[in-house]
Amino acid sequence: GGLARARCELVEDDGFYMRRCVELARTAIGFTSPNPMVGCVIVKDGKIVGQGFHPKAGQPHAEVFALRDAGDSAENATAYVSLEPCNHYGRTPPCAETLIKAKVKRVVVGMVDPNPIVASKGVDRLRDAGIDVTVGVEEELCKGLNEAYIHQMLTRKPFVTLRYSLSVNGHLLDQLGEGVTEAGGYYSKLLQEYDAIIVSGSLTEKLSSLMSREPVANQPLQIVIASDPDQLALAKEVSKTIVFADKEITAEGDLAQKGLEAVVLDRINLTPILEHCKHQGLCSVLLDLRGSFGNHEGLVKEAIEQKVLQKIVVEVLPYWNEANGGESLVALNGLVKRLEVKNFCP
Ligand code: AOF
Ligand code: ZN
Repeated sequence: GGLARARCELVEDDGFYMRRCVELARTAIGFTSPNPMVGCVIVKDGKIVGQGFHPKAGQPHAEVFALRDAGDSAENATAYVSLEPCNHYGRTPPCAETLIKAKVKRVVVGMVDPNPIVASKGVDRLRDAGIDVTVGVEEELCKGLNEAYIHQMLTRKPFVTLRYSLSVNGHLLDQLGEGVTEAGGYYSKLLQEYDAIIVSGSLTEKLSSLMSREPVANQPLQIVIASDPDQLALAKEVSKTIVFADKEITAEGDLAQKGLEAVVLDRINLTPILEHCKHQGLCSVLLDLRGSFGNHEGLVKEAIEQKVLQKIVVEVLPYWNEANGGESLVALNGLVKRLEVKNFCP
């Protein structure tokens, strides 16, 4: 009857405001690492009276911006936050205390913070202060938003995504497809999401033009697997670059002469590269299977066998390969399709 309907409407409202939090959080895509993306809205009498998001590590948290925006209206209001408010002094003071001081009546949390120094302590602190707390609204959406952060927090290893593109008849392609490289296109958006991109050496010229064209906030670290050292000079101009090379191909000294940070391995393999990312504290890495990466087939095999992949992104581009070699392409009209396989584990 009436009670069931009221409860149902309440849940719908919570979901609505939480989705708004996630939307706000996403404005900072590419800026927040190693911190998560977080959004917050303050709602009173069915109206949003304040909103905010965490813009960058080192800057105030989402709650602080939303409460500032709400001013005195925060009193007796409901605060929606896509991630549990923190209860620790990090680079910034604890948000749970800030919410208590602002006298909010209720807090709705998307998901508990997997950070071991928070891990439900923020929720406990709010409840101890007599605030009504609901946890787990639009939880999957909130988790998807920060999949890399969550993975890195729980495993201390970076979140690894493999990406490649296929023609509609299933051949591996080198190219990104028309329109994909433009700023705001989905490839550049994908790049923004990662702390580092692993590419093959022969690709760096193309990659540098791709990256430099963009007025981007976040230039991911370029991890280049060297094939020809002469092609690497360009790479570092656009983004911080580190080169991994096979000792058969080049000596560390040759690369250092070009001003490149380099690691020479007995044999190119993924483990030391991912170890490097881990030690740098990187949250996410995109293993981009383009250009001559096809020559490093072993790396993909290794990634699958060692179960290091968390996600695979496959772009199906509007081309039909006539030949097997991938040379003769027929361009088709149509949209690029991006498929994502999450929680990949063979
Ligand atoms: C929140 N709201 O908007 C974010 C939170 O160094 P700090 O002070 O920025 O703290 C970083 C940690 O705070 C981060 O690892 C995560 O646990 C939490 N992030 N918490 O209440 C926010 N960005
Ligand atoms: Zn906080």
